[in-house]
Amino acid sequence: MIELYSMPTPNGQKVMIMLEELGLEWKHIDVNIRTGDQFSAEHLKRSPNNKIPAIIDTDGPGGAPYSMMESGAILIYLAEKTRRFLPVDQRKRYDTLQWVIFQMAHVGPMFGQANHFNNYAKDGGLQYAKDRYNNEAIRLYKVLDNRLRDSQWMGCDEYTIADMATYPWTKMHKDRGITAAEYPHFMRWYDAMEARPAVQRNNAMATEIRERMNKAAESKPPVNIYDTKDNAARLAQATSR
Ligand SMILES: N[C@@H](CCC(=O)N[C@@H](CS)C(=O)NCC(=O)O)C(=O)O
Repeated sequence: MIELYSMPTPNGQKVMIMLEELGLEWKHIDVNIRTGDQFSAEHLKRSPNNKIPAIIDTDGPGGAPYSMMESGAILIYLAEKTRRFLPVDQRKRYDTLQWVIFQMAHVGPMFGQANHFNNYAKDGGLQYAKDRYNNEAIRLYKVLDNRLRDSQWMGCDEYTIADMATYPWTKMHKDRGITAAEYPHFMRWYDAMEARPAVQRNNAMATEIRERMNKAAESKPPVNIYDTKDNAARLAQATSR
């Protein structure tokens, strides 16, 4: 059984898609980062960086439970455990890993910063920061479009964890003005992703889980996770010995 400690953000959804593709027995354990669940002592044991997602594989290496953080590492772990969605052929395997790491190092962090400065930054955010991250996001869509011109899927000619890692981050493409006319290869891939039953199940579950978590959070005070100084203090307090 895979226990997924998470919330259906893009990083959470990549793991949900993989678990649905694999058909493994799994359950979602809600960790609401808007009410500070990521700072609980139990969650910090699974995820010392106070983030979601984290997993516990109750049947980990050597038959003992194994706990992990970092969505890219979790995808690689699940792919290796099941020998699926990470090709054995060495060229395809390293091509796939390059694009998983590209997602983790660029698409996630840059799109995340763009969302932050567009939607959450204090005092409307600095125009410089907004321009920097929005322009970088547009540039990254061009990298994705170019890659998908040259390759059927993100990693290689097979559907892999590189596709699952990238898709949830690109759901907001319309808001960024990404069109089929200008990014035809990206849009061909995006439509192929949305046609997959596991992706459709993920999207339906993400809505359900979000509603459940919003309801459960109604009685709890929210935590401003965008205040990084407060987050540093929360982590220091939660881990003081
Ligand atoms: N590189 C990490 C990033 C995880 C991450 O940034 N998670 C966010 C939600 S998508 C989070 O848990 N934020 C809570 C916080 O910063 O306190 C991964 O891919 O797992």
